[in-house]
Amino acid sequence: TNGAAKSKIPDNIPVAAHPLAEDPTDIASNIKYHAQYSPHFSPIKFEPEQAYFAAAESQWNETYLHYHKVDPKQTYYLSMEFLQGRALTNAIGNLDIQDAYASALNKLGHELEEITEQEKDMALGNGGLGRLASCFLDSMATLNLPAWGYGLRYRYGLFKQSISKAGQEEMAEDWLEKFSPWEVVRHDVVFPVRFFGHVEVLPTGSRKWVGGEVLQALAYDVPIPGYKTKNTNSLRLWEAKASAADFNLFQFNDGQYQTAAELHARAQQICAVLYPGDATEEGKLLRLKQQFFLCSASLQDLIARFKERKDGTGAREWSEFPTKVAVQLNDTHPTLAIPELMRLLMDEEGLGWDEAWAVTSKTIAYTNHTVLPEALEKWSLVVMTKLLPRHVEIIEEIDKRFIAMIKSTRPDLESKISDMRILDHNPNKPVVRMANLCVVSGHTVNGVAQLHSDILKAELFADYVSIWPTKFQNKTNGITPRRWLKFCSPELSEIITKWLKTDKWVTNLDLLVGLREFADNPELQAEWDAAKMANKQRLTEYILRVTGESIDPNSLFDIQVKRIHEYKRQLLNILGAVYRYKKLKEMSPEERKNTTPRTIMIGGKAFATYTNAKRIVKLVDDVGAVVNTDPEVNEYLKIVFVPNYNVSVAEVLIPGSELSQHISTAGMEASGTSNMKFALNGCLIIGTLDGANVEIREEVGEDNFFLFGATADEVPKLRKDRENGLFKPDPRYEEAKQFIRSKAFGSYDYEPLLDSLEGNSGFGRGDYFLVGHDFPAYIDAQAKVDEAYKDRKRWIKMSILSTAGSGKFSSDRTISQYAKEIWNIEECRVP
Ligand code: NBG
Repeated sequence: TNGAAKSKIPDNIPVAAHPLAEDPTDIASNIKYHAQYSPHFSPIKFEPEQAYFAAAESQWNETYLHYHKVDPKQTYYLSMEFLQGRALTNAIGNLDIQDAYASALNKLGHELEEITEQEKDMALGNGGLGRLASCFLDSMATLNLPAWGYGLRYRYGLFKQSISKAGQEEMAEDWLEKFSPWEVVRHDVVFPVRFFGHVEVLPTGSRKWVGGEVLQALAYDVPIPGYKTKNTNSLRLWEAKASAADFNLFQFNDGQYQTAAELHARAQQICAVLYPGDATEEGKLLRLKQQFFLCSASLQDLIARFKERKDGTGAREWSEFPTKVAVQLNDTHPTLAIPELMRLLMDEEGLGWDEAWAVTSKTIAYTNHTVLPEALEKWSLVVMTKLLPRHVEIIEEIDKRFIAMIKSTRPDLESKISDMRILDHNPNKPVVRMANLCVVSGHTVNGVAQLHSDILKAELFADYVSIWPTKFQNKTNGITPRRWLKFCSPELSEIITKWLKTDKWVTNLDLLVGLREFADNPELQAEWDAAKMANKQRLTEYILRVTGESIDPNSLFDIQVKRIHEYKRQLLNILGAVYRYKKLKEMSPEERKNTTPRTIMIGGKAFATYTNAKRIVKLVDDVGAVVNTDPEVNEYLKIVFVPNYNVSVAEVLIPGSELSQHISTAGMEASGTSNMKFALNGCLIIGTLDGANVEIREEVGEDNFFLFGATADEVPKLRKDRENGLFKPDPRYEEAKQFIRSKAFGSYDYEPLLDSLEGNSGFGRGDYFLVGHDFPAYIDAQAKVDEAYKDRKRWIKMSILSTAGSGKFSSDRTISQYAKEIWNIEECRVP
């Protein structure tokens, strides 16, 4: 797949197929074999991924057959997003053949690192929610859980970001440009998915959805290998196709090329891009089509599997379904799985309402990932009725029955009905509230960190809690320690293994607490320091390569990487940096020598139409351009915007980080997951009491966490005070803003950004995110960071304790809890 690998293959390696080879020469032969005999490529290229794939395929098939035979209950994780990143390092790492693989490639004249760099990120997601889904898949396979991921095979995933004088620019990223060796098309797995049409009443009185347009969902499977286990699960991605019958040959011959292939073109749009902009009606319809396409295809597939297992007779009791199938909705995007499962059970399988409802509500569970009102999905009833007329009937019936239930059993809640019901019959714009539909229909609702789950119960879903007190749970997020420590920081991993005298921490992350007893040991500290330095060096080279900026690996590496959003407060970070710069300018050269040199790195993508987020990117870049070329402060401060943040960039940044910023307005970040990755890599956190920060601080110890800012329960009052003119800005805050206004960083118009902090435009509420309130506490916390960093020993000890306290944040722990407390599934290990 790449130019670098095109060189001539040495002749002295025999060509032979060795599935599951472990010896370097056998692996090399295997690679040569696939170079010559695998389809898709000319025989002079060699394809290490293909070779791996052939090796892994037998395990993959074995897993499917084993599950088929044992017929355990399985989990289906429905998600509009999966941020898989690259696959090769993870794949050979999970098979535990990195070293053999690297030396096999050496025999063929290549470096493993150079080969892995060629792979494009599979970026079928936006951020935390999509990456969480991918970490979950990794843990499910590692824990030998019978589970599937279901998603869409977008042609263009998340856009590629570049930074120019104008700020962020977006480009389509074609991850399939040269074909992906990590997927297999299943030509025999195809399901029809209907859109539009109408509902017909049959003579029997039952209802049927007919007419409209019918597209085909075709399955592509991506293998999900577990770590040091044979179990290899699947991520099944659907692609939309029109069938040959939909191609009008007559029109085509008549020269009407576009009309002839209209349905084909519409099919292509469905999987063209992740999250098409939804500012227009057209865009909204397309997004709803995507959601339904995922739900319908996945449910038809898992129902077929349910029927086919057990003697293949298809004669199974439907009441058995929830004992074989658990469906998890990753946020509200796949909510249509609820009415679609009801429809399939009633209209296709002939069940009555009560029976279908019992099955559906026992099968489906919902995870909430945000409390931001603008992110809670509400679909226009008009649009939905056009696209999915039968589903709207079903949703209306669920709504009606819910209201009746409240009236008969909970008259005390009658006044709350209009907030709690699923349909909002606002006469101007009737909508379907997807979160309400999930809460009413699912058997379990969970938040993603303790604080977030508490907020859900106390606020967003409070009224439902009194009806179903046991429906609500917490499942604090986690991350896979394989990708996020073992593979991305091999140096640190080896040290951990050496001191713990076992590598079992890779699958039992709680063992990391064992590092605590050595945190003061000078020998460990020296090794730790050296490993961190090697990672910083690697990051320094990376920054030079992608930005042309040379940074000092001896400075404090301070990183904030995540989607750019006002609630995540990158603006607080950059205002702090501006203040730091101004103070450095005012110091004498002697005074500067006493400061702690810092490199501030900020990265992340702004949604293409989110203007204020784009202004923040521009501001960071502009401030960097001035600071980095100012010889007076250069040794003490650099500010770099890291372009095109994605999974593989994170794999370089996180291991090289020393301080990371998780500084959202309290109560607004549901969990955060990069905070866990940083802490695991011995990086200290400066942060607010928000999301999973709260639990990270508990685990690593408050001495090893730089805390500042308002707490979630203080926020509402502070906002009120702000509205009532009771906010008194700190002079340092005023100074920082004034410095930007003085055009010190160029003449771009930052007024709208500053106005969002001060005025009544922007969000119309004046500093809704409380940057001004938290600024002084933030500056003070940063001063503590500077002091702590001066004491190298103390810092390294804190770093070790940070890693030692990160055991809780393994996605293995999270997934075991889902398996036991929500899905009721057990391991099904391939012998
Ligand atoms: C995001 C939250 C994060 C959280 C991830 C994963 C959405 C809707 N939510 O805080 O903002 O870590 O989900 O749970 O993307």
